Amino acid sequence: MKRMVSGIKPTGELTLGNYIGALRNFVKYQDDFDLYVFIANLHCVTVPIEPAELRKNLKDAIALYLACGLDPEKCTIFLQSDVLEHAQLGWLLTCMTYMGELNRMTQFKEKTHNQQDESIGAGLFVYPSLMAADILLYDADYVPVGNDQKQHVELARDLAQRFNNRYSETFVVPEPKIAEVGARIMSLSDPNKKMSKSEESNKGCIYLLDDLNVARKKVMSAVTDNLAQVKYDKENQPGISNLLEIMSSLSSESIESICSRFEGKGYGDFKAAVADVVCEELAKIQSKYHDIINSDMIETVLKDGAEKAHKQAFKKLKKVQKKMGIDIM
Ligand code: ATP
Ligand code: LTN
Repeated sequence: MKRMVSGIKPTGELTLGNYIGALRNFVKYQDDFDLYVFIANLHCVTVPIEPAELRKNLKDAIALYLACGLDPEKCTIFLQSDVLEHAQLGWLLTCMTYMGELNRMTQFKEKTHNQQDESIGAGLFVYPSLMAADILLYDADYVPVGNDQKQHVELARDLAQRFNNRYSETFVVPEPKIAEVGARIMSLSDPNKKMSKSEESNKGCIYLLDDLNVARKKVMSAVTDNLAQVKYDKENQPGISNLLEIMSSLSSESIESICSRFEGKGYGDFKAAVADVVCEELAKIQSKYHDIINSDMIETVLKDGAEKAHKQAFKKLKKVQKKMGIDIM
């Protein structure tokens, strides 16, 4: 079985973008791949965050992983900080990463564009090296992510190759795995921006734990256009195209079929249908979430997951330390 590794960084409540672009795919992959998924809590502290809020987000994220259908019998679920090797290999790879490479990372630029250097945490800058460690520790063949993470996975590839060339074959060179539909769900209030949990206003972002009436309202007031046609045209109709992607990926109905079903109908009808599909999906997830969050399942899942991940990570780190000469014997 080929191996897959991916992480989610719950700096806020998980969103419909996270679900469509990442989580939902993990659930499909767990049957055919040796899947490792973790909560990237070390990545969460690259930006300031209140401890109580972070702790709640982490717990919710695990409960949501499980509620969305990840099965601890089929995949390994763990908390990044429970496996100490991530931070160790992260440092070693940071030492092999060039400033120029990190300077080119678009996510860093986007997240810091209106801040002064004096107040930007260095962790945010070197974060892609830690992400490379998350992936390379497990010899991942594939990394299922949304489009925004492609550049980071490419850095992980470059670092794997650099290490292999410098110290001999050690790491598997991973490939990003990006779904064709839904890899970049856009904000409902600004369809030119990614739907993001760290968005300033939350009108454009549907959270997996949103009250269903709130979620419905967000869809109904999504920004569209005045062309009055349900057509997939990202350039001229970004809002409608985004709603089409959301509906198609949640219902498995093709975009063409949805477009022909709504030919000649108004945007109100179309949005109501999208809202129905979204609310139906959220209702299923939320009901499972409530059962899980009130049980002791999370603790057991994380303990077993960390044990299994640690076994793999420990072997890899030892090999790396030996090759770099930082061990004594
Ligand atoms: P932020 O929104 O604060 O930038 P994030 O949601 O991108 O954070 P994560 O929670 O780590 O950060 O993302 C987890 C996964 O969800 C990643 O694979 C990411 O590519 C994917 N993802 C996030 N937002 C979207 C989106 N709008 N559309 C599709 N995939 C997304
Ligand atoms: N950087 C990612 C989260 C993340 C990740 C990873 C994804 C951290 N480590 C390893 C895949 C593999 C993000 O911000 N979405």
